[in-house]
Amino acid sequence: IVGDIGTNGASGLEFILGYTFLERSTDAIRRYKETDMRSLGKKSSFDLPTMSLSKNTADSNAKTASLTQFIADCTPSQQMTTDQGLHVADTDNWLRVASESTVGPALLEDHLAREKIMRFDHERIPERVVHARGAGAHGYFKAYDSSAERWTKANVLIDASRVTPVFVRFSTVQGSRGSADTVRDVRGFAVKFYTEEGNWDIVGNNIPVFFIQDAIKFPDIIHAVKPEPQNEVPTGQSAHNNFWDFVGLQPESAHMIMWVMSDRAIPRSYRMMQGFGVNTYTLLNAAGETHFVKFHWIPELGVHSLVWDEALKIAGQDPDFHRKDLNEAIESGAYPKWRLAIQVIPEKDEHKFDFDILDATKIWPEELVPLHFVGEMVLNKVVDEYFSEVEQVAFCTSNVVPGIGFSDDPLLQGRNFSYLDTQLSRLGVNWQQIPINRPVCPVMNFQRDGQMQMKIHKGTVNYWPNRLDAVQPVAVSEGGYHDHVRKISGMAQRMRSPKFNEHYSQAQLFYNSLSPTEQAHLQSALAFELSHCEDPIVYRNYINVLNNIDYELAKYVAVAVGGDVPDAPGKQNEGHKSAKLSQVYYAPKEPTIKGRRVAILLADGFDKAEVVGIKALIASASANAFVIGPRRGKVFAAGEKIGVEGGGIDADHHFEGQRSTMFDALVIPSGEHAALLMKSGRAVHWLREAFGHCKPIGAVGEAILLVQEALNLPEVQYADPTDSSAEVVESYGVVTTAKYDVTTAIGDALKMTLN
Ligand code: HDD
Repeated sequence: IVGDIGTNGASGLEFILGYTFLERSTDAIRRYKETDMRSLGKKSSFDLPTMSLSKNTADSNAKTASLTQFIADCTPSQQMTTDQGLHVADTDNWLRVASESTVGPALLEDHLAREKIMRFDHERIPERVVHARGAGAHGYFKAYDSSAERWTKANVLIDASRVTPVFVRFSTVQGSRGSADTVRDVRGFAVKFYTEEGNWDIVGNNIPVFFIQDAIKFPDIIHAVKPEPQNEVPTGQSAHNNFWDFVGLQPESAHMIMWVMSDRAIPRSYRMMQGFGVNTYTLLNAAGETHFVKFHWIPELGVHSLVWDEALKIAGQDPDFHRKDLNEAIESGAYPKWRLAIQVIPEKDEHKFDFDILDATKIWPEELVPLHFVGEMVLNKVVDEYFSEVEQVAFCTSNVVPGIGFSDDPLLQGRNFSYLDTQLSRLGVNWQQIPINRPVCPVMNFQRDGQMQMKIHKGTVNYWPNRLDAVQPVAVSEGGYHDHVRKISGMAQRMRSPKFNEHYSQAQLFYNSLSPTEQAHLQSALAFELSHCEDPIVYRNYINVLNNIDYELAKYVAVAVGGDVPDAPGKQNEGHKSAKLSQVYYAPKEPTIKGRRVAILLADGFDKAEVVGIKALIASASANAFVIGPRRGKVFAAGEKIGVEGGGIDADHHFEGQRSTMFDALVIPSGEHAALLMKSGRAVHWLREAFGHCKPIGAVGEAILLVQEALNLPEVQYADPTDSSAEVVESYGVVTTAKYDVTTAIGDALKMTLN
């Protein structure tokens, strides 16, 4: 590892660690493992407007400030009381009948014990019927400019002087609250904007389409994907009979299935996912004109995924991987950031497309309807308490502000009923008054009473109109909500519009648009899932669905899972593509390792100056370095006496305590410690596993031999460890150099920090 090797202006370390995330050739990866690869591609020309935002606007965030009044700080100086404020002297012993020789029965009259147990017995509330497992964070949204006023009068989207507080909850869909983060699943991406005109929620996913077209099918798809009724199996998986049975019989899900079997469903991090409002909403401008709109979130860090083997292992090794990742990034100052973009269609053009723009199983291809970037969202504060914030936050698709409205999208119409309804059973009728759900603007109306009413409404009238003119409606011209005016006529019928009947063209479009690596992953995912279906009716039927998308895909899966190999395509794959559907397209313009986790593998006898330099470089690139050693605590450098106080470097974890799966890259400094590492089966496994998962590996000096031995792959080229004048050699993501130039590296680190 050297300082500046002049790649894209990035430092040597950014090159070593960053390029693999962005630029590693798919060919190189494929050569190592067909089925087990990280999806990567070329740097894209994706060019976006940028804006500067102050680093931390937490102070100016009206929502986080409003929450402070509810914070009960558990500090050592606090005195323990009952819920009624009575000081408690003993919280450990139930009141008992005791004599000198025996301690007899417990007394039910112990009001302190009864209160404590009663409160405990009722701690749980119903988990969300879907999206039960999640993580959340606070932040803010800021519009770039007023350019969207052509379409909307929503101030949150057009007033660049505003900082609108947001709360975001990410989630999986299928698993229960205690399930693992890294399972194959859709990810929820729900954003609550606390605007000055009221709360606005975009309750979206990391996939732009949905399984079904009509909300009345939601209970069916969810029953089918959730654990089966007879045995409550499986958890956190769609790989079972009932799911594939249902989607096989309901081919409107074909497009969504392609996305869910792609790498999108195993994200590396919540910070590296796109978000989509999915449904078609409307925008209303000051002139009263209506446009249809779709919302998109584009992550600053690009869209990245785990490989399946990593996802499976992490689900066991660290089921909270995504939760921790979100908090780690925010706490280390690598604030996750997304740009909000909209796609807009004038009301008059509703029927101009060969798909129905109100069908949630269809995207609006960006070649037809381009993105317009309206603003930026940054997450900069972790929650103080999970339950009161993440568990109690309640999103509703019906929460909109003036300038934003609904469409006749039949999924959205049903959602507008369902979210409001579900909050009643989870949180009760006064759920809006829970601190995390309260708007930051004033709330006043004649809705009253109900369980857990938190407000005391002062006044003599609780109805409208009233003789006092108390609490008056607000005219539309003064900011009152205005419903989109339209003429509706027709016969009440249970039906869908004709264009809703075409299910395969966009499934083909998505599949065709993936890179070869992404396609290989999708094929493996289907083969995995259908192998878990025991009923041949189920997998045979699904192969027929696949045969309507792509003949080769159907054949591959049929062979893998033992189904009937089709002898002709069902529907012809039309071969259409859209560049913006592959996640490779979203690689950031400049390589970055912001918020990435880098392991430095050590044993006693490493080069200390090198390790200090490497750590500084990693930190200066806003990434997190972790020293992994034979034991947690002190590991001693070359020339240091083992066990002597004052020496050594602190290892954050030992080889068994964490595995390579938890890190994005691996660096092994020079020194005689390499010989010790070579003797450790686990250290060698670290290297092999990291290489198998296509992670960058850096090795200096003596560590080159270790890597060479551990990988034992003739294709990989290494620097000559004995030739200190030799350059850096990169081959298959393994970066080796004979000597680490400490001066340059630290100089570079400083430069980067100062910049
Ligand atoms: Fe939903 C939760 C996203 C269709 C009914 N949904 C929920 C959450 C997200 C989504 C992100 C979790 C919110 C949170 O973090 O609290 N749902 C979607 C998307 C859909 C979608 C993108 C398709 C466009 N959902 C959908 C339909 C229905 C529901 C069609 C019902 C007819 N969804 C619910 C729900 C949940 C929910 C049962 C469970 C917990 C909650 O609402 O608050 O009402």
